[in-house]
Amino acid sequence: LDENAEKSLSKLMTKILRHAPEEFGIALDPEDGSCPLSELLAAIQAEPRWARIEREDIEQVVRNSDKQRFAIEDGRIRARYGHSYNRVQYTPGEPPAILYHGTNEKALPSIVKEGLLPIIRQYVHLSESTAFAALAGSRRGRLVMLTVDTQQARQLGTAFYYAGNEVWLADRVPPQCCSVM
Ligand code: HQG
Repeated sequence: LDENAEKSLSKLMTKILRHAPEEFGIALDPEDGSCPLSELLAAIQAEPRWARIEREDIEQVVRNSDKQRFAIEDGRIRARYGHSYNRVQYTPGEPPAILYHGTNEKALPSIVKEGLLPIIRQYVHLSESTAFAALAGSRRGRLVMLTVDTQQARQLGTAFYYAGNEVWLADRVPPQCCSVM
C-alpha cells in the first residue's frame, strides 16, 4: 500500500469501526467496539475498490496510524476513540489536572456559552499534549487551544475515560472549566 492508499483504507476502517459497522454487515462488540479482524477484512474485500486487500495491509494501517487510531488484540480489531453515539464502554479514570482540546475560532462562542459537547461523537475528545490537540483543532479552521481544568469538571459531575495514546474522553465539559490558552 502506498501512502495515499493507506490513508483511504484508514478512513474506511474508521468509518466501519467508529460510525457505521451495520452498513458493512458488521456487529461490533457492545463493550469494547471490537470485531474479528477476519470479519473486517472480509467486509473491506467486499468493496470493489478493495477486493485485493490483505490482512497485512490492515495491519500496516494500524501500525502506521499517526494517532494510533486502532488496536489489534487476540485477533480482534477496534478503534480506540472517535465513535459516534453510544458504541463503546470505557472505564472512568483519573485524568491529569489539565487536559487540552484543540478547536477552531468559529466554534469558540458556542463553547464559551455551552461548554464542550460531543456533537456527533459519543464523547468530547481531550488530550494530554497540545501536539495531539493541535492536530485535531486545526482540521476545521484557525486553531484555538483550550485548557480544561479536570478537577473542577469532576467536581461538577463530568466523568473522564482514558482511551490510550494520551487521549481522554468526557461526556461534556462545563464552560467554566475551559480556558483559551
Ligand atoms: C467542537 C480526530 C460548537 C469541537 C481528532 C470540535 C480527534 C463545539 C467539533 C478526534 C462545541 C467536533 C476528535 C460546542 C465542541 N459548540 N462546537 N458547544 N463543543 N465543539 O471531530 O475533538 O483523525 O467530533 O471543538 O484528531 O475535533 O479522526 O471532535 O471542533 O482526535 O482519528 O465540535 O477525531 O481524530 O468535532 O476530534 P469532532 P474533535 P481522527
